[in-house]
Amino acid sequence: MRRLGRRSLAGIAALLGGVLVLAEPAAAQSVNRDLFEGLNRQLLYVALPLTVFVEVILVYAVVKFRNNDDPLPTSKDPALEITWTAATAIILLFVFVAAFTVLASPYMSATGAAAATTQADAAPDDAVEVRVLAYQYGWEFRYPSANLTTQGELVVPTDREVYLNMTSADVLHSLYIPEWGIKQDLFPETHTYVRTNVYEAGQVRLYCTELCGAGHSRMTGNATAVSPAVYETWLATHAGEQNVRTVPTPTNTTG
Ligand SMILES: [Cu+2]
Repeated sequence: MRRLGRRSLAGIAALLGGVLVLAEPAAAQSVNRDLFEGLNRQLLYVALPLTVFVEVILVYAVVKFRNNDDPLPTSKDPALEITWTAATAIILLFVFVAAFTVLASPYMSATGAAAATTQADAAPDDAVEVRVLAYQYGWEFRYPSANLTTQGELVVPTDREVYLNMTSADVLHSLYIPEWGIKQDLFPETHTYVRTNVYEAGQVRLYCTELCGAGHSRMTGNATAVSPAVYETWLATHAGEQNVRTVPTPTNTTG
């Protein structure tokens, strides 16, 4: 029985080791991704010691009282009850504050932007604006500063505030760029916004993640982040053109 207890503890230790390895932070590609990965880690660091605490008590109780055929109920202990109620409240308060801080960030929640009466109110002055129009079945990206459009090709400069001003031509769609930590619904006749800042040059996939009809699975595209200089050159080269097909090749700065 001693051995069983030790084995259980070894199992728990191995499990936690595995979780810690999985939680090892990789360099996030955007501020949005950074925010929710940071929250995930914070919550994990609170959850891990709690898990160990509960499991150790459980194993201890199983081993210690294994031959007790006539257990007695726990006697009244107000101090103990107050302690566990207060401890739980403090932990839940921490989860609330940590999650709320991230959710309230303008990068994570469109609420602040949508509440503004005009796009100009919501976007920082120096932000790069891209207008996004989702339709059955594709994405049109308009770069108003150069009056150019692409189909399914989102191009943004790195290390700049980027503002996506989005709407739908027909039904509900949702823009999903997993590597950049972006997911936001688009609605007809109203605008939703995404704010981001992409750290790393590179090309990733984008998807529609709101089932929008028979062609939903075809509603994919590319999201390309390039250096501001390359971005400006691309805009200047194609200024005034519609449905531009060539997008700049990102030179990945981090290799
Ligand atoms: Cu769609």
